[in-house]
Amino acid sequence: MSYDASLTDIQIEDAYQAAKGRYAVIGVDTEAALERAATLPISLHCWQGDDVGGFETKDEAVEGGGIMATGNFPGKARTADELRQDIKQAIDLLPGTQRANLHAFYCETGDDVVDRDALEPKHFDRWMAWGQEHGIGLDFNPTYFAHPKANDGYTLAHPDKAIRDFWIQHAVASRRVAEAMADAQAGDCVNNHWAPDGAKDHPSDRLGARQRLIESLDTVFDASHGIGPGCVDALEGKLFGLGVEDYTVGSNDFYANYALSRDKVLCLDMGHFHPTESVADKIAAHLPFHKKLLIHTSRPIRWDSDHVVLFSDDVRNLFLEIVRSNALDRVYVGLDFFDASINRIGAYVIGTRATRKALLFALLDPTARLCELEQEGKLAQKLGLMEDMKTMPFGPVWDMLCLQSDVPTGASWIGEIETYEREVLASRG
Ligand code: RNT
Ligand code: ZN
Repeated sequence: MSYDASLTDIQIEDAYQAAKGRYAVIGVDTEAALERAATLPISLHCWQGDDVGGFETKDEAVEGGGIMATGNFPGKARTADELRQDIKQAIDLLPGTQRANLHAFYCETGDDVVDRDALEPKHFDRWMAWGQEHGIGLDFNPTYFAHPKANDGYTLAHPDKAIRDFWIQHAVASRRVAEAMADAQAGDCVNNHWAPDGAKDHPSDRLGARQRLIESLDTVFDASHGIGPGCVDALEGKLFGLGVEDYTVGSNDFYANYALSRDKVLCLDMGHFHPTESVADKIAAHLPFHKKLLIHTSRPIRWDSDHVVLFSDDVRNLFLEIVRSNALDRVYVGLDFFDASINRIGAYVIGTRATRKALLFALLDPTARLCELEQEGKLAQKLGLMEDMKTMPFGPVWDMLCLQSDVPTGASWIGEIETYEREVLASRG
């Protein structure tokens, strides 16, 4: 079956020209929006491709960390080569600029068992060569979970100094890897720290672990390591995780303060707040204080479930806030979801296209006009125009972005992942 009416380039162009005219009436320049929407990099999280498993050479399998991919759709990447192939396939179906976001446990150490505190840039040589070959920038993350020394539920905030030191060494090692990636790609590599530390039930001492986390992080970021500015460290807070329902040491408040006081980037993950909180509203609350923000687009359903991102109100509103605050050059955008129950390349394509759609949608906002109406006290007019934007001919502008990027328009990418599923994924055991 076919998933999309196959439109000719001329039909796409005609529909776009009509849409362009309608946006122009309210002062929106679709050409400028298309140009800007293509250039903002979106970093594809490598962990959607293998259900957050990693490729460490190790003797025993370890899980945990309060996150979990559910589902058993066949064809998950079993090796780094397969994962690179899958991510490349996804990127080939995506308009605009994409990056790839690696976790430390996607290292390649051959037959050697290399523990996390001993990782070196050379263990990511093949990823870096791949990035260079395809012009894909890399981002990085230390992996503070799925490890025997994380089994107590504490890492950088562990009461045992020896365990803290191990994770501090890992964090420093990760910064060196990120620095090497930045050098190789002659541009920043965002190194995002998320640690699962926390407690299942009421701790009697909430402050102690937070003080230990501060101390550990200050050691990790100490200037004496001599790590260059290409490694851009970010810190991601969280509300709760599986098995750490009551208390997360690195909560959102904690990291907002830590990042601000240490001049680090604050990461906001859309799944890491109370379900009724608006992550979009946080943008303009943090921007006056923080130089930059890292966004993880995700989709929580009832809890931090990390469903595939869709073109939802939440994601649109988030990008609207970024655009209305004129802050596109102050955000890094990464994806964070992991669904093992559907074709994983499909998951990448749906989630990344949804994120870029939200960006383009936001760039088509008649912000100047809305602000004028608001200042004049014409609030019904403002609300009415906002509402009308939702049914403007956005689809043709999106199609034009895909056409300009030479990737499938509409839903026609679905056929391509079906072919890939048949020809590549089906042969994986
Ligand atoms: C976990 C955080 C974190 C992870 C990845 C694997 O809740 O969102 O970003 O998903 O680091
Ligand atoms: Zn995240």
